[in-house]
Amino acid sequence: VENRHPSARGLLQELFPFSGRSRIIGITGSAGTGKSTLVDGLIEEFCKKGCQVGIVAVDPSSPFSGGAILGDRIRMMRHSGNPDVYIRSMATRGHPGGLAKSTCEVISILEAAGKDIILLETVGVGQDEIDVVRMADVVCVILVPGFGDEIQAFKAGIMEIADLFVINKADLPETEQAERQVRVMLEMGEQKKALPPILKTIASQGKGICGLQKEIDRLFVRLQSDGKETKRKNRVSWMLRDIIVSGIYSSVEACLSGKAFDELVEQILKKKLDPYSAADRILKGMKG
Ligand SMILES: Nc1nc2c(ncn2[C@@H]2O[C@H](COP(=O)(O)OP(=O)(O)OP(=O)(O)O)[C@@H](O)[C@H]2O)c(=O)[nH]1
Ligand SMILES: [Mg+2]
Repeated sequence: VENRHPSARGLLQELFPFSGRSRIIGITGSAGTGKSTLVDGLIEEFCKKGCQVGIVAVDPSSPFSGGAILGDRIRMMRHSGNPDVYIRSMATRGHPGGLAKSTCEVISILEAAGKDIILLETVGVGQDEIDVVRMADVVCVILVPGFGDEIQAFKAGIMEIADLFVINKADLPETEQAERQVRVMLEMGEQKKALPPILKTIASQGKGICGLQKEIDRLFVRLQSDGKETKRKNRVSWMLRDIIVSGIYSSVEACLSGKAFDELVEQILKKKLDPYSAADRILKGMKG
């Protein structure tokens, strides 16, 4: 599926009836905030309850991504022999705009494979990643003490989609201050819903993970009565939109190079044609 193999589409169509069964939990935050360490702890908590757990770690298309994937692998290594756990790291380089679609597809496969819980780790850096984590039923935003300036850089969007805030690395100084900052920020914002809970964890020591898991469970109980359908509907519309955009993108891509395209470029260079008419010609050809 990730390699866009021609057989993938048929398989996904067959799998579709089995999707929509899992609880999808988004874990997002800046690089190095301890997301993978937290996910590792959550895997353990959910396994203790007898759940089948799938993990999708989406890696941003940064030139440094190799390291992060390796980090995710190492952090969760101890679970790799557990048949109830499946971990997939996805590099996103080279798939412009298709990130939401690929992630959705990988999630569908894990749902069909019977995973009760799917943990979706993303680095909350850009719009693409925000779109991805939007697919989760419950979104946890991970912050660390001393994030002060960073909060400005943090996309407003990601704050809005948070159902739960975690201040990880609570062993570091300024933890209380960080908690206050988040609270102030939330109270200042326009709130349509209840203020999301703020939890503190020390993921590297396994502290607060059990409480986090319980809070996530509570959010799911609330979601059952309020908002689950909206979340599912959003997910389906994102997916449909992304399938269409990817389709358009691949058909457009073919027209953006090749002999006919080069000839048009030559004509524009020679001022025999203006770029707008040239574009019209290509677009007309595509519609046909
Ligand atoms: N002091 C302290 N360090 C922690 C804590 N949790 C994680 N770390 C450390 O923070 C570093 C980054 O942890 P990761 O779990 O890889 O963070 P991440 O957010 O998944 O990183 P990326 O996937 O690269 O964005 C590691 O060296 C962890 O050991 C914590 O509670 N306290
Ligand atoms: Mg990680």
